[in-house]
Amino acid sequence: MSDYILESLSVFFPCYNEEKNIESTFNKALPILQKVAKNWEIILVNDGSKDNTLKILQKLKKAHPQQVTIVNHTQNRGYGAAFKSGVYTAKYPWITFTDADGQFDFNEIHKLVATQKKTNADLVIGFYNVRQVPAFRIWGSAAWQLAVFILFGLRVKDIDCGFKLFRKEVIDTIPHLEAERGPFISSEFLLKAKKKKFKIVEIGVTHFSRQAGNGTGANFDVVLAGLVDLLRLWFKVNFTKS
Ligand SMILES: Nc1nc2c(ncn2[C@@H]2O[C@H](COP(=O)(O)OP(=O)(O)O)[C@@H](O)[C@H]2O)c(=O)[nH]1
Ligand SMILES: [Mg+2]
Repeated sequence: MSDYILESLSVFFPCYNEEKNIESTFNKALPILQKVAKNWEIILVNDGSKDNTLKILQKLKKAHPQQVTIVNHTQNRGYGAAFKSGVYTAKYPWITFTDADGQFDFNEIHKLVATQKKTNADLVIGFYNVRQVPAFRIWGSAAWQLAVFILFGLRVKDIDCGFKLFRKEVIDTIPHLEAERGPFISSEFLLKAKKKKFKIVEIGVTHFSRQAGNGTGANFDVVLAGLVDLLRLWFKVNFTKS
């Protein structure tokens, strides 16, 4: 039995039109989860998918009724809303997640847990060893990171990297997360954790190109929603009592 094992772990996968990906993401994670945690649960968040994602989640729940929970958004509310449904549904003291589209290697959870044990971090957050997205996305993220650094002084390699491990205590301690649509949720989460002096440690993770379905993380309305959230939190932090 490896030393780096957790007593209990909650895992969530945010899904938007992932009918082609979620079953393999889930089935790849299952045997790994059984090795890394004595007790575990999987939370499958359906964020108003327009394809057969929900049907597939229900099939997976049927196969694992004890450990699987489905959170269903009847309308698509956005990545932020899906993230919040995952973290606020999680019941175990440790929470992790990856995107549902197979772009991460869940086996690297062993590395995140090992890093946590070595550093006593409250959050172990991934950064892309090599990010498998078009160049314009990489530039877009760089501009976003610069804005977050200038406005809030937060400096991490890849704020939006969709593979993180953290204590539930962080979620229970920080002010309630607000962002819904768009990418701001990750910045809001890390900013609030940093403000409460939680220890954040970064680790390189593998990133694969998306095999099926479309990433919509860079759609104009998504980015605009993020910018609005960014300025709203900046205003709140600087001009109101929190
Ligand atoms: N883009 C997008 N993804 C969502 C949404 N809700 C949940 N997700 C999930 O969030 C994860 C990341 O989305 P993705 O589009 O792959 O982002 P990208 O990898 O940065 O291009 C995937 O598992 C999506 O299924 C949403 O409203 N929009
Ligand atoms: Mg993706």
